[in-house]
Amino acid sequence: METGRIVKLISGVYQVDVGGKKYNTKPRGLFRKKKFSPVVGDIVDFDIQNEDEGYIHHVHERHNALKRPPVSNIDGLIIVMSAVEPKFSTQLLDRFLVIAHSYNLSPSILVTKKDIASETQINHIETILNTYKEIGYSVQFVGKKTDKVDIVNTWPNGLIVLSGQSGVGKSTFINTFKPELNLETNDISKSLNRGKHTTRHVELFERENGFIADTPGFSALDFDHIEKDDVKYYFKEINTFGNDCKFRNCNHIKEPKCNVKHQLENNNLAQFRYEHYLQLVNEISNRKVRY
Ligand SMILES: Nc1nc2c(ncn2[C@@H]2O[C@H](COP(=O)(O)OP(=O)(O)O)[C@@H](O)[C@H]2O)c(=O)[nH]1
Ligand SMILES: [Mg+2]
Ligand SMILES: [Zn+2]
Repeated sequence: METGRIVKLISGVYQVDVGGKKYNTKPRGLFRKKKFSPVVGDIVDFDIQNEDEGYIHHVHERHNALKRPPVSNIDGLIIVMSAVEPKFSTQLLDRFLVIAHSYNLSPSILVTKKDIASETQINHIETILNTYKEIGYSVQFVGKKTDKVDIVNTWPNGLIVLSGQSGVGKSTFINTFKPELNLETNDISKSLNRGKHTTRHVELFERENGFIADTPGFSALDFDHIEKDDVKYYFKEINTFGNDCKFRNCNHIKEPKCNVKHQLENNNLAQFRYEHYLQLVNEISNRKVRY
């Protein structure tokens, strides 16, 4: 028996890594009966059939799992945004952050394409990024020439997943510190053109102290699993300020003696963050019940 990590799934075959050696494995029938499928990132026990093939018979308990794309046991989620092309958006960033926190993942922020942003755009983005630093996020703003190895080393050990819209530079980022991978990249004109798309599967690549994954990127963000009363926990500083509200279940909207509103009035909470919070609560309150 061997234990390893699933690094790739291609048409029903799970590639499992054991200290650099790869095995092509299949799950045993018992998973099918239980309607349970292993996913990339899982730590699995498998029986070796021959030199490089085997059967998975046990999946270790997951610490966390992203639904889309399906990846488990993530140690750090890097939310990738570009300064321009596509345009930087705090609204989108806050949505990604909320999703990350809802899955109990600790997100970091990476902004790319500094080299093609104007000075005005750079200043504007840096001001915003300072707000996120003050909240407690690790933030990196990079261009084509920035040393990627240094940046990767500031992230946690283990499995790092890059997530973000198509075209923000996730594959490019991985290529610049692992050129031998030569991942397919697509320019924005192509990526906006549906159909012509890079592969939709997730694959883990080895890096120093762990793995890194290039995900296809979320296109439509869904909040189906998030309850409206839980959104407040997923805005880090709102969650902290909320500890000092008069009512324990304060939603920081119309309640009296709300510390979040108080901090907002004193400019300790960014107006745009609070607005995004309200927008999300509203959106989730109005969502249709699906059967
Ligand atoms: N100028 C510049 N272009 C970049 C940068 N990062 C990515 N790109 C370009 O942006 C486009 C999309 O990149 P890609 O890595 O395919 O994005 P992905 O969809 O997130 O994987 C490609 O044409 C890249 O060359 C950057 O930091 N600076
Ligand atoms: Mg890509
Ligand atoms: Zn409150």
